[in-house]
Amino acid sequence: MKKALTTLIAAITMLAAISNLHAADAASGRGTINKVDNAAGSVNISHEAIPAIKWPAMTMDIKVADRKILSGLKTGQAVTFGLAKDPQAGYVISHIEPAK
Ligand SMILES: [Cu+2]
Repeated sequence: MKKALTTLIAAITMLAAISNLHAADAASGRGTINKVDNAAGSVNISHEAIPAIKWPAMTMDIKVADRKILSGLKTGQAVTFGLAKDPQAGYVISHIEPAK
């Protein structure tokens, strides 16, 4: 019984670790939010270089995978974000968090 519980806890811990990896992300970046556009479903962001996809540092609009991602974001906020490749929209933000 105790062994089964230990195994279950180990499995849950592993799943949590896997979901934190955001395995579907093509790249991750750091930047500052200039504008949140709820209507367009995008953010204007000044981001650092993202070598994984050969992007230099720049200021640009990036669409989000889901508008829910935009809630709570503020102008001037420093953030880290993940990028996923969308067949139509190119790279889209899959998740975004306040920079630590
Ligand atoms: Cu860019």
